[in-house]
Amino acid sequence: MELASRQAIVVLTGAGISKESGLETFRDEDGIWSKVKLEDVATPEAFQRDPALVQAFYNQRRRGLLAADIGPNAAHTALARLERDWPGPFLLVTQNIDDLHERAGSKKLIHMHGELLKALCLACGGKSPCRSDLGAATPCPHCGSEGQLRPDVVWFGEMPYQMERIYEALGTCGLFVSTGTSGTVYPAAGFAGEARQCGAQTAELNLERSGNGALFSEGRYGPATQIVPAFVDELLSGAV
Ligand code: BV8
Repeated sequence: MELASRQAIVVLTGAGISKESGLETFRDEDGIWSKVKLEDVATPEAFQRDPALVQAFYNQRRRGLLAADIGPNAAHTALARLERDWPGPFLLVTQNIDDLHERAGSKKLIHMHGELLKALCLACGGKSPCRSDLGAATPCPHCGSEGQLRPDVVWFGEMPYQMERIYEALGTCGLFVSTGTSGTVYPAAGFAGEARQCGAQTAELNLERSGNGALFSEGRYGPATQIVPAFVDELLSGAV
């Protein structure tokens, strides 16, 4: 895979890149959706129907993310190094709501499905940092309304964030890399096809070939902490 160093790179990540950091994926055998139904905790209707259940689901994941033994792994660090050292334009788009890319040093980053460590106020629309449990009495730091805060995450049926900026990057990149995602959830699952249509090369770096593996011109399979740093080394050494 030849890539001129002035060309743009777009990387998409999913839950698989955080697995070796100790965070659960969604659709692996022991994944989150094997323990709870997404219809009960990850849709606006679920929040309407049973806000306490939804808040408890995200409170538990937030506490897990903030546990002392959770941190970025070699794959997160390698992507931060690629952003720093790649001479051309770079953008990292993550479906993940954890902050492990930030902790690894990534800055040119879009959380298209939102962030677990942010809250969104239903009363004033204000966003605020959130590192503790949200509940029926939690006041909004902007408007003071109580019990109006929800996790600032994109649920099923809601529009992901910064889609225009993402499509613009997909339309002008020379290389699109997808890593740690099963390619099940749209519109993210359609990004490889978008990039390919605009002439980009495409690479999938995953534990196993995903459902839309056929969309990629290159596939590297294994644990992210091994295959992502190796791929970044190849890109930076110009060997790709
Ligand atoms: C929307 C946030 C429209 C909260 C999540 C066609 C077009 C458009 C929409 C749709 C469509 N068809 C269906 C839809 C609707 C829906 C959808 O895609 N449904 C699916 C189930 C079919 N999409 C939506 O609703 C989206 N919104 O389209 O809005 C719209 C238009 C106008 C106006 C309004 C709205 C919103 C989707 C976002 C939903 N929110 N999460 C939260 O996290 O709780 S989705 C959830 O799935 C997570 O964000 C997660 O990141 C995402 C994708 O999962 P993955 O990250 O891929 O994780 P998964 O477990 O599946 O896979 C892990 C992979 O890692 C595996 O391949 C595994 O092999 C690999 N792996 C494991 N270990 C390792 C590893 N790889 C490397 N190393 C390892 N060690």
